[in-house]
Amino acid sequence: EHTRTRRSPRSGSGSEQSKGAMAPAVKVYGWAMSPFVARALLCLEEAGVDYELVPMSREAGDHRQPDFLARNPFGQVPVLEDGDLTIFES
Ligand SMILES: N[C@@H](CCC(=O)N[C@@H](CS)C(=O)NCC(=O)O)C(=O)O
Repeated sequence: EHTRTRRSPRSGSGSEQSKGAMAPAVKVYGWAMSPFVARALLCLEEAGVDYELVPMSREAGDHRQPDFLARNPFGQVPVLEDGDLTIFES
């Protein structure tokens, strides 16, 4: 229920429509209550980037799991993925 996607206002072409069911290339891992995550999302919103928030639970320790530590060895959110590019430190 915390997953949110946004389609860029610049993505209205026919070829984009045919990809309508595809997940956005840009993924942000984290919990939206974090100000670090929020500012990353704010920048993406402002830039009109099509992105997906991949919800994680701090309480459940999702950020301490091996799959997340492979994305950010510091175990902190947000992590942004754009294809093969992985960025942390907001
Ligand atoms: N320097 C990092 C800080 C990120 C950060 O502190 N994230 C918090 C968000 S609440 C976090 O993941 N805390 C979990 C922890 O450190 O265990 C950035 O700018 O992105």
